[in-house]
Amino acid sequence: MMLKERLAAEIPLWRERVRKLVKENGHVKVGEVNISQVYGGMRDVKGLVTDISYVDPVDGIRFRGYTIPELLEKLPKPEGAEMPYAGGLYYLFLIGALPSLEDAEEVEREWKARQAVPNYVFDIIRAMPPDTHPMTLFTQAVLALQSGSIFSTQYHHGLKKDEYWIPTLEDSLNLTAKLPTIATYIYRWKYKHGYFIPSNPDLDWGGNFAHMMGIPEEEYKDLSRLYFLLHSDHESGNVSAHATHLVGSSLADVYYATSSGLSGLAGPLHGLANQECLAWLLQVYNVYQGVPDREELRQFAWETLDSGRVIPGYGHAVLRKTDPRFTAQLEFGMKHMDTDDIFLLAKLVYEVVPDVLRDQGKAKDPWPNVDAISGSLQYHYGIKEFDFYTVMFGVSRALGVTANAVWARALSQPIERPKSLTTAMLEDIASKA
Ligand code: NMX
Ligand code: MLT
Repeated sequence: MMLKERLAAEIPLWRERVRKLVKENGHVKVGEVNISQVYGGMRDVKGLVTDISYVDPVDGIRFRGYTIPELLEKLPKPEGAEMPYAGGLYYLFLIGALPSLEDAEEVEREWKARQAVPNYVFDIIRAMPPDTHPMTLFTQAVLALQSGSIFSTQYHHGLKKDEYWIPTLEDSLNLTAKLPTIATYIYRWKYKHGYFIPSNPDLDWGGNFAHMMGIPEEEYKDLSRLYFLLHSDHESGNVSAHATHLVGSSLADVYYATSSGLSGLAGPLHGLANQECLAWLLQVYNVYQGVPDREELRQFAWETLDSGRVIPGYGHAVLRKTDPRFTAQLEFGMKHMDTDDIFLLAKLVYEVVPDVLRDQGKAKDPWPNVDAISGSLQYHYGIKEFDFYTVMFGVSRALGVTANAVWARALSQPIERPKSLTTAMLEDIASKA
């Protein structure tokens, strides 16, 4: 397999690079931690490492050093498509260099060969009460695949530590290959009377997802490719990436680790914010029987804040500027749906809400994040079941967390175990400061 060969060439160089850095500079301080940070969700504490992506507070995400506009231009695309292959992005994550068209298509071929989902996974989904949240079904399905973990089997047969990454790569490809089928099965089972649309072998991973969703518009394939690129990775400290890494650090395999990350993604302050965001937009739309004017919108935003709720889709733990993932979706919307009311409302919110949040003075970042607009684009193509949106986020996020899992094994990252203190100890530290 090409990915395995290229990784086998890269990994020794990285091992040496990290070994040398730690041996010669292990004592060098990276930062300090204060009491606010200990109580404040470890914000800005520099305690994790990943080379796959980095979030600059102002410029936003870079994947392997490339900005989103750069990737949209440079990554290979299926013939006639506006947006790139997810397979090329996964290659970039794993190998660290831009793929050729052939490289991207080879990852896509790997996925096709591994996409069959065992029937018992569908049985598990169907056995659940129909009102189960799609994220619960999705997380369960990922966990249910665990019995097929190659890493787990080989580990129990005495796998050597420097080979851990090899079955982790196998597990990662096997898992990610199956996610479009699992996600769309959940969608069709829950919302379309169980009429499941079989995979189309001629389509790429992202395009096939769009096809299996049953959305007829050709451009929805491009929206899916874009969506999967944008949500894939956001450095290592976000809840889904960090939860995946933490669980994986115990040598739990990629299935256990990813399902933990997906459980974290299901929280309303993280991935679930996209469904909350669309719910908020629709609430505005219903109250004003259409797109309100700026003053009405400002008033509505204040009412939300005054009732002690957050404005979903706005603010970020790291970003201090409009999220470039928001901008990429805004541009897609301007091109494909610039007369759609809900999209126009999301755009108006962008023009009004940052000032409201600034006036309130609480949020450190008054700007929109990725979730502020994603739902309105899905809604335009008829995906009105917004409980489902976080599943799409999860399909995408699995690309980032599994690529990180391969590298965590390659670099023998140890079990994660930070130190905790008691309040009395912190009071004592404070009294001596
Ligand atoms: N609306 C109202 N208040 C806000 C918002 C917002 N959108 N964002 C932050 N605040 C408040 C926050 O609740 C906190 O209040 P308090 O002191 O009363 O606890 C205060 O501002 C300071 O919070 P920050 O330090 O700016 O934000 P933090 O890093 O703690 O949290 C988020 C980041 C993203 C959780 C927060 O901005 C938020 O809740 N946003 C809305 C939900 C959302 O969009 N989540 C999606 C994140 C992206 N994703 O893909 O996961
Ligand atoms: C993400 O994509 O994970 C979110 O923007 C949250 C974060 O980075 O903290």
